[in-house]
Amino acid sequence: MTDSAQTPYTTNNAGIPVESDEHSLTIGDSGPILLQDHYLIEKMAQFNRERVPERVVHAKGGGAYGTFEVTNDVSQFTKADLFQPGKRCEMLARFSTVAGEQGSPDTWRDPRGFALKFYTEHGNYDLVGNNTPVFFVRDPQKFQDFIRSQKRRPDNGLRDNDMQWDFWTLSPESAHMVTWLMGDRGIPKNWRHMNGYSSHTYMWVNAGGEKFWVKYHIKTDQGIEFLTQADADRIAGEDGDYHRRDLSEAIASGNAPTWTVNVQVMPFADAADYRFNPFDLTKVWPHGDYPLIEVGRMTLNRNPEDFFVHIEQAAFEPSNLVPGIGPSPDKMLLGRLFSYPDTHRYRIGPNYAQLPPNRPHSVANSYAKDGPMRYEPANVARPYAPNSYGGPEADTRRFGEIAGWSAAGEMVREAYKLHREDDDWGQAGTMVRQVLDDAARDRLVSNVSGHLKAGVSQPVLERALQYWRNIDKSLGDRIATAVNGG
Ligand code: HDE
Repeated sequence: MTDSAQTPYTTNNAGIPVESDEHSLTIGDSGPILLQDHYLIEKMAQFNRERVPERVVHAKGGGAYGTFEVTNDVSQFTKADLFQPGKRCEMLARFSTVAGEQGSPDTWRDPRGFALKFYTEHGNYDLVGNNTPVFFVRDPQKFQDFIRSQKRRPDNGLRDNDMQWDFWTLSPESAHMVTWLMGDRGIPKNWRHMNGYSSHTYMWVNAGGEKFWVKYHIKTDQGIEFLTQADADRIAGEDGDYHRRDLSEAIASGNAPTWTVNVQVMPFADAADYRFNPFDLTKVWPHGDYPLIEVGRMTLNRNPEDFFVHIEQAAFEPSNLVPGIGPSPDKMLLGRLFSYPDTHRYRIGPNYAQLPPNRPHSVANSYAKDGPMRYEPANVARPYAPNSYGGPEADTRRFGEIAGWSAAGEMVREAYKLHREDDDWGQAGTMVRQVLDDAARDRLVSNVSGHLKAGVSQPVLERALQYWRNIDKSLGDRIATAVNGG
């Protein structure tokens, strides 16, 4: 026993000092353990209940707190409080892989989640993106199927490259994102050296009610750096928490990473006949059409004091949209608006918004009450609206505007109508030919052929080689040569 004057004494969960940290209560030193050993029973029962379900995707990750501050006046485009000149707010970020379970290596090839929660004066604004500006599919109907093709087979519980390429080659809309994934961005050196993107198009509304479409680009100020497949494989064996450790140690040593937050802004009326469908999540808006406009700077400078409390229980949701910001007709985004609160209620309970990382820093006047684990008192004298006891009322004058758009037509199940330059291969091919340099193309050929040679069978393999030829004929031929052994 160390010097008891300095060392805190152990208690049980009720704060009652315990009699021993190491011995169960028995009759004699070898006798039966007594049911009245409340502390032993509490320890074992608590231990059996320590897990909450991991995130069904993005299970492995890490994050930190920090600040966001506005560095440029974008009030002509949005009235959102956090984006007004001079504003600064606290924030939380969580980075993650997608398909790997909680214990999986940080350096597996995968998109990275880039989830941000801004604690604004009008509630929490969540921007839940990835480190890629596009995604694999464009309709939420296919998202669950896509994820299942990336995870484990039901028969043997193994991941399977054949499943992945079977899905991708039967879903050509995946081509742009697969080119990102199989290239250098698929394995960032660490979370500090990668960009984040909204991927989706969102709506901004200014104080005059004027609407704009925007895409966010959150560019690392540390510069983009990646791991080669060989380095990533080695590190996966040496340190599965390589990225989580890097962020934590960088912040602990005062080396706070920063990102510059930018947006592309499209006038509302441009969407209708823009050359690409501006709401199709598999497409980017070329920067020549809509250049980046700086908005502010985010800095991550505070590690969570408890990983489970603040990161495992963090609940990010694209539906947390504050006044001045709204969704867009992007079907994937509209599907996500339901899914995230649903998963939080399942994973961490109906009162998840009262947990430390999820509580707004501004006033919460909702009429919610009761429910398991609720500990904030209801902030209303009578739990119903309207009421004559001074309960909160929706301030339609200040916040009643709907960040929406008009829609009409029959109920259908159809793909988007094509805009004049829409197709599934074009932007992936442009990326291969105009964005990648020779060395990056060489690594792409090596990464893809290595992946195809690891368990992808005919006829999937034949389809995959045609998939890459559709993206870029010469690249596809190089991949075929590498796969078929020259
Ligand atoms: Fe997610 N996604 N997602 N996703 N996603 C989840 O919510 C979902 C999509 C992203 O660090 C889940 O809290 C649907 C695109 C991130 O806590 C779940 C669709 C993008 C994170 C879910 C998508 C993302 C998630 C699982 C298609 C980039 C981790 C756990 C319609 C723009 C957030 C959870 C964190 C997590 C649903 C597609 C990013 C299941 C239905 C596209 C960064 O609700």
